[in-house]
Amino acid sequence: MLHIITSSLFLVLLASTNVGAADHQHMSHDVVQTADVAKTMQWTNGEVKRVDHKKGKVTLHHAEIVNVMPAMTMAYRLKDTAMLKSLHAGDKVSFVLEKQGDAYLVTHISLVK
Ligand SMILES: [Cu+2]
Repeated sequence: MLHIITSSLFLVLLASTNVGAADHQHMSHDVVQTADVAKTMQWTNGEVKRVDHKKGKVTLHHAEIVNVMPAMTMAYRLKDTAMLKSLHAGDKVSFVLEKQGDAYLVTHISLVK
């Protein structure tokens, strides 16, 4: 049920942001990140834009992640690259990020129906 609610919220957000925006340079991540965000298992809705099997990365267009980053399109490394197999461009997903050094890692990702 929570997913249904957050999905419709996400669609509203999507409609109001520039879906076609190119990958950005992130300026704001380190500035706004807080210590224990990773431990809260904060699920965020997004859409898969690109799956890069060579680099083990998925590019996601996602909603704002409160206290982490604004809505954006960005490539993320996955904790387990086996997760890439079930992802395809256009898939609606929900995912969890974890900060690892300077980068954010996708630790959980699941398809949203
Ligand atoms: Cu970003």
